[in-house]
Amino acid sequence: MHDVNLGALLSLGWDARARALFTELARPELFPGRVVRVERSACVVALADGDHMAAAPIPVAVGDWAAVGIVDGAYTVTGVTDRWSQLTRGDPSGGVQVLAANIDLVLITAPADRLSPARIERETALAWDSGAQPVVLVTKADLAVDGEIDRLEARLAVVDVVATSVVTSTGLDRVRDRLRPCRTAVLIGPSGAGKSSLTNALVGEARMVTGSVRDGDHRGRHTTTTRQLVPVPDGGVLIDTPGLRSLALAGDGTGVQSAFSDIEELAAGCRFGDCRHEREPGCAVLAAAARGQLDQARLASYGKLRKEVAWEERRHDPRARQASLRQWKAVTRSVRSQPKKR
Ligand SMILES: Nc1nc2c(ncn2[C@@H]2O[C@H](COP(=O)(O)OP(=O)(O)O)[C@@H](O)[C@H]2O)c(=O)[nH]1
Ligand SMILES: [Mg+2]
Ligand SMILES: [Zn+2]
Repeated sequence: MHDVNLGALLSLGWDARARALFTELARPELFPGRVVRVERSACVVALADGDHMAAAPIPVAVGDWAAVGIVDGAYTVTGVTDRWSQLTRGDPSGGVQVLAANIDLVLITAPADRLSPARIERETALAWDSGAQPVVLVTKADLAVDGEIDRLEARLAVVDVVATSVVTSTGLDRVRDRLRPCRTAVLIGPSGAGKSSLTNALVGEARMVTGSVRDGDHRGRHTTTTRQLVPVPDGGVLIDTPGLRSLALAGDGTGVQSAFSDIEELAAGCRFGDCRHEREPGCAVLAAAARGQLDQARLASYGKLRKEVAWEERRHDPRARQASLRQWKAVTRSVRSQPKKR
């Protein structure tokens, strides 16, 4: 492996961390590569000498560092390294789908002309669950109404917001800065948010198809061409995703806690340790909302996402269901009996 000329891999994020992980899979006849697109039971993998179609008998995700060998004359992924992060969403059958692997940043795109703070809050929770750091990019800032981005920033409270526009080039350098020296970022957000346009602007060529073509037609194909993962010339790697309609939380609730750390902090002052901030006496969160120090809609998002996580957990774990029943009974008792000792 030491003789391998790493060529194209260096611009795709190959670094000491990837090398250390790959070493655990390495055998002389295996090449390191990065998965740049996934198909049904195959993928496109970038090797040192360029892109190749490879069979994928094991589950792979875009961004995976893979060990690729030649089996029966065909490139084949024989293993993938442990992932240092992975962006997942729940799928309707109760499983999880890995949208991107080994990412450092989740860039949450939100078009200025149709901002949906609740969607951004959900995506921020999903992003924290991945192990990567979320940054909100308000795209199409050239279309923003005065004061709207500031209002969004105030509501989101605990996540960085960067305004961008490919029309005026606003904010592009701030995004470039965050990608250097070779960080991997995945772009998420609704269809039409400007993800592909942003990728093209940062990459400096039309690598992604943009515009009115829908992200998926009835055959389930995506307009994003060939690769989903592309190097940025100034350093960094971008993973484009199709606009996903459903983004069910698949984590254990820690993502919601991180996305709403402002509320979690307030909650330390609630009288009851297991306060749900709905109508409990001595609730510091409700008090802050009543004083106007916490956005009511933000509090509603938090409650909704917490319930969703709790519901998913019960659905997948009968013991959790029993425990939650016991806990609910205990809460009812404690609310009736005495306040928490402080
Ligand atoms: N005014 C304006 N329009 C943009 C900007 N970025 C993208 N668009 C337009 O928004 C539409 C959707 O962009 P696209 O990149 O395909 O979105 P995607 O579905 O998120 O990949 C296209 O018609 C773009 O021309 C921007 O910064 N300003
Ligand atoms: Mg697109
Ligand atoms: Zn409370």
